[in-house]
Amino acid sequence: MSGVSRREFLTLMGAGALAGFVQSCGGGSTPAVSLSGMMMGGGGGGNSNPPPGAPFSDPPLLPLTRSGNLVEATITVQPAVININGTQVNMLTYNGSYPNPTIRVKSGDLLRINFVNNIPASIGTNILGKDMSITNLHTHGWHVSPAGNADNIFLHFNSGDSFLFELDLSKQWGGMMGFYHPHYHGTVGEQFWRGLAGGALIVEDDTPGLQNYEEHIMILTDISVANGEPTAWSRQDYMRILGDIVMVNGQVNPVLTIQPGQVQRWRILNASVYRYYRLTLENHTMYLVGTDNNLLDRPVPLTEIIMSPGERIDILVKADQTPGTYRLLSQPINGGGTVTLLTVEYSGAQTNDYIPQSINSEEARWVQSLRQMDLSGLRRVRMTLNFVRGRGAINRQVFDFNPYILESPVGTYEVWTVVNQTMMDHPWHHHTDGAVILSISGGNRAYAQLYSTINGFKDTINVPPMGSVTMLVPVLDFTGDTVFHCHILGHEDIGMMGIWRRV
Ligand SMILES: [Cu+2]
Repeated sequence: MSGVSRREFLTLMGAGALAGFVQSCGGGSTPAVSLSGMMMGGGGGGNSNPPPGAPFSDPPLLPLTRSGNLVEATITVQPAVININGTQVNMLTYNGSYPNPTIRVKSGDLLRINFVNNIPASIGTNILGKDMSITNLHTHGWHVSPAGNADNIFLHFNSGDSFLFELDLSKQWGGMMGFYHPHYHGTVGEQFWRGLAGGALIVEDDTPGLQNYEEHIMILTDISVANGEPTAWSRQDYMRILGDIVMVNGQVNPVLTIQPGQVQRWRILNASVYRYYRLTLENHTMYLVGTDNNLLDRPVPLTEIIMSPGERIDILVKADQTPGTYRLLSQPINGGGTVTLLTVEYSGAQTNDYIPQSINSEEARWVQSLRQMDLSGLRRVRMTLNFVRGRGAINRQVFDFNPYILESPVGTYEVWTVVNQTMMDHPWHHHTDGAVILSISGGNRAYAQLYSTINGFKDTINVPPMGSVTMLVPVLDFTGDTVFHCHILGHEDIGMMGIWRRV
């Protein structure tokens, strides 16, 4: 977990460059809102409304060997040549696949992952001086131990190393989608950008009700390519980076067919480094049935859903309009213009699926009870998100130099308020547990209203510019050190991360 030393960093950046780092990319005193509308395309490129592409396909499933509750798999981090919008690109992948493969398991499973790092050492260092061939593995969203050989992001593996991870899912409930991705500090954003953006971690539903719908996974990423490679990062890219090419499962505007009258279940992940999405489906209502961490008690009809990096949604969509084609769009937000993500095409025989009135979700009932909890006796924690001399910080402490450490006794609940003292949005993410969002001040009102009222846990929540989020965090089990950080991964790489010590 060693970061760039202060001396190394000063050498790399130059003292004069530090002051310019933030100011030049809108993170300091420049209002982030001025970015909106500046770029009409995907963000520097021209694929804002590409023609319908190839048929939609889900990410591949990772092959698993199952023996009772013991599930074994191999994940190899390796380079591969991937076709991105018609261009052959040298990417980093899990098992040669982009999009990254889906791991589908059940509550109560013991998942053993034989993890192999085959990133060649020749890949070299990035401008932070970090070795890009070093990587590790984080199981974002899973309620598993952060210690030992489980979801331990302080481990790291050199080129050629292998390791056996063991993830005990006996405390992880079903019906949620997490995602796995690298978490070696200083390289995370660029490893995402180069192709390790994340594979879905599906824990199958415990209860019937949503299982019978045709289901699709949609991983949203963006990238810019030059000379057959993902573009190398400049200093500014750590602050803000929008790819020219926006993709769903590695495809540009794929065509997904739906039968007239059919209901489909879509599980969507924002695996982009910086890009926000403001999703609308032309002429259709989207019914939210699940958040980052659990299924809700009932579907929530929405015409628009904002997703910051790291967030997931579980939605139902019913083909109840005149047969035709309809676009899943991202509307302008945080510097990204209108982008066509996917085309839905009505096709096949008429059917008549229905949106359920309610969902039998034990976890939603738990969230509901937590919303009624007396909070007066609970410990209150205030944390601020800052930029300090061009580096990211929590409580003005830069992770690399003197990380902010929050010590939380296990067996309690805490109320955290995260205050954003910058002019940019920052998606807050903490490991190991989800949180009940109590209130959000600032930013988009519909987003604040939605997540501060529904019965869904969140492990990633957007903290608006100069705004704040207050959340109830259960810290009921699992000791060990883990982290919280901004999920704009460039911000995390330059220090917007702290240590969460569960004792
Ligand atoms: Cu951030």
